Amino acid sequence: MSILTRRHLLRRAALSAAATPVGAVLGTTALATTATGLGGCQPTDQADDTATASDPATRRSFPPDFGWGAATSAYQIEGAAKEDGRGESIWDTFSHTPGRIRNGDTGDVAADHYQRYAEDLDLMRDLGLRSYRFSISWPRIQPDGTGAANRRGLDFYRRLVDGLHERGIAPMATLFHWDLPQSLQDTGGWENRDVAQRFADYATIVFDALGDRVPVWLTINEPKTVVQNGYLSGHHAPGRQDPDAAYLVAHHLQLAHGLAVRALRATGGTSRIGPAFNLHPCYPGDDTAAAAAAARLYDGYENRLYLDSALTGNYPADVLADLGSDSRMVRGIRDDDLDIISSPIDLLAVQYYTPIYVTASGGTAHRWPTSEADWQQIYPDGMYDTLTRVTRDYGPIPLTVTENGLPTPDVLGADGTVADDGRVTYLRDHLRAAHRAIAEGVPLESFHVWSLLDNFEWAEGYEQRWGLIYVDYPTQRRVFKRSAHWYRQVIADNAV
Ligand code: GCO
Repeated sequence: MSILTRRHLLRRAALSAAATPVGAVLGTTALATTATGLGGCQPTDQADDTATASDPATRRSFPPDFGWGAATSAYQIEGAAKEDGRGESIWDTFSHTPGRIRNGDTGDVAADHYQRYAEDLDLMRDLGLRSYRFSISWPRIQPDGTGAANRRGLDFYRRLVDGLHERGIAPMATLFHWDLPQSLQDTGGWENRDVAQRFADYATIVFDALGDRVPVWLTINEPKTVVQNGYLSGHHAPGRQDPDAAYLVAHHLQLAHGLAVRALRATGGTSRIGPAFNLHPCYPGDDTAAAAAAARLYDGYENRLYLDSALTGNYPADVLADLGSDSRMVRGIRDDDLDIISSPIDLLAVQYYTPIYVTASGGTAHRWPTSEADWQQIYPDGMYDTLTRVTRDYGPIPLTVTENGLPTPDVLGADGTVADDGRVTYLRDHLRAAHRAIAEGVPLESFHVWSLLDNFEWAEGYEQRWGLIYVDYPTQRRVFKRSAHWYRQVIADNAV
């Protein structure tokens, strides 16, 4: 388990101390190929910063009916932590633990979406959204994680889904975006295999209540982030630093995904379902064989662990070998588990934020400028590489991008505007990269910006602003940022 001691601290961790300046690592060598089967890294799109969707010379049209969307998650926006019988989640516990969240922030109020959802639905309509991805809070539905449904919690999501349909916006609901009921954590959380079955029970309640009104379900949001941040670095709930537990958790999250897929099929409904994986292209940090080998294994932990098990019914042999036969994960895999995990899915949700450059020693390096999130290197071609890689390696399964975005230092100006030009450039370049993948045959059907609104960015609290729409937290006033105006035009043009 050598790799476990030094890796997996990338996502949202303080990388600055560990990161090696890229120039020092990469020199001038272009990374023409990778050991991960990702294909070549194309030169970054040198797009003209002034171009808009309406410039016919540079405009790229998307397929008709492309699902232009935006995404949020329950704990990050809803607030109303004690409303209508909601139980506690591990994020309530974690955010109320001193020292865990920047500035001592919590999700108690967040963007107050639970109370203001009707106003937010109108903003989505004004934006022209065709798809809205949100998550359902498990502790609103089952306050203790088991047993009968809390009707008032379900009613909130019924109202939300109805409001989306009334405005012509397709709902896309994530069943689990990290807010595990605290009562289930008290029984061992995702280390306890039984929690996967509890998740399927919860999913069944939600499917029965909302059924075909939600045409697309996503099971587990970013299992990798739960593993890496919740159980390796410990800077997310439940705040553990236990590599051996981490990969048992990975297995149980994958199992929970498969059980939920089967639960949906058992309802006989017509909705589609799939997992939501954050995929990071892993490139060798130099042209040595050692860096190529290190990048290949890194890719196993970042991507193939989740993709292979869900799409091919196998865990990658190199990762299992690296974990070792005495690891809790390997010992925890039972007959039939991989059949459950690879239950046929209808689509795959991809979240792309950053590439990873892996050095010969298995560390990571930065090659591109970062956003305010120091783990995020801005590299639009990583979007292209990720989408084309999935299609090449796993076949033509329909894809949706369910998250892509960045935090920018947004300020509400005296004139009432928010000039987030960096977000416009970022989204335009990433959409162009996605467009290039579509043009080469990748079956990408929709794209969701992270995020609709500024919100609670986990361990970063409210300091980072990721939204298209600015939230003035003291008043809860919403203001379209420049990027929201730009995105509305992109949607209207169906082109970028
Ligand atoms: C995730 C989550 C979001 C984050 C976003 C920005 O991908 O981690 O789905 O909840 O807020 O990614 O970090």
